[in-house]
Amino acid sequence: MKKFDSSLYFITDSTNYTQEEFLFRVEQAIKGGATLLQLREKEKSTREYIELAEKVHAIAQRYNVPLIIDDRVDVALAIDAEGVHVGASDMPVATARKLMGDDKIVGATAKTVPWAKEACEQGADYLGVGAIYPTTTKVVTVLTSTETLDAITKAVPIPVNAIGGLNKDNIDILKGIGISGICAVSAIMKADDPEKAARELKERARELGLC
Ligand code: TZP
Ligand code: MG
Repeated sequence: MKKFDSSLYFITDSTNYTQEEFLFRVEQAIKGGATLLQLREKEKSTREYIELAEKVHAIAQRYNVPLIIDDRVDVALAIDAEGVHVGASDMPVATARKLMGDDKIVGATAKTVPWAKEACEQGADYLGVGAIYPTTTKVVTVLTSTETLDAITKAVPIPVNAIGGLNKDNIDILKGIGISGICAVSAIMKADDPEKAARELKERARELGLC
């Protein structure tokens, strides 16, 4: 089974950035301590997605940070990324697992205990659970209570990451819940200094015993 560290899972959003600025921010976030990286593109053509993924992968590989591709198994396979993340409207986890093979990371979104158990049974390596807080990132989601998050961590044996509106000033509510890490988009992506933002978020998560 592949090993990965999801303590600070940085999910990208290239909206409103030039490619140069975007890639710079991704690298800064990794320098700040992101342990896992997800390329999340909703508007790009397949070709554009692959081209950007190759560039992001080259950066991630320099730091030994696994790259997960959001939604698209074909893109993940095309660039030999370390994994893929699938949500409710994407390919089923079992299908993604079959196509990706056992050596790659398959992550899944889950918002309920039954959904979490099913994703786990189908071969997911980790779960992203949320949104814990309202988010400004473009996503179709509903809020997930910390009680549900807690129940999910107790129901499945795989790592569970919290996601949604999380930043260094509001993750206290996760204290005591058995998550493996924090997922963040805006708190890092849109920060004036993504490296500092990543470092501070990770430090705060550590202080709270969240990773
Ligand atoms: N899934 C649930 S909330 C979310 C996703 C992809 C977006 C999280 O973004 P942010 O900016 O960290 O709130
Ligand atoms: Mg998706």
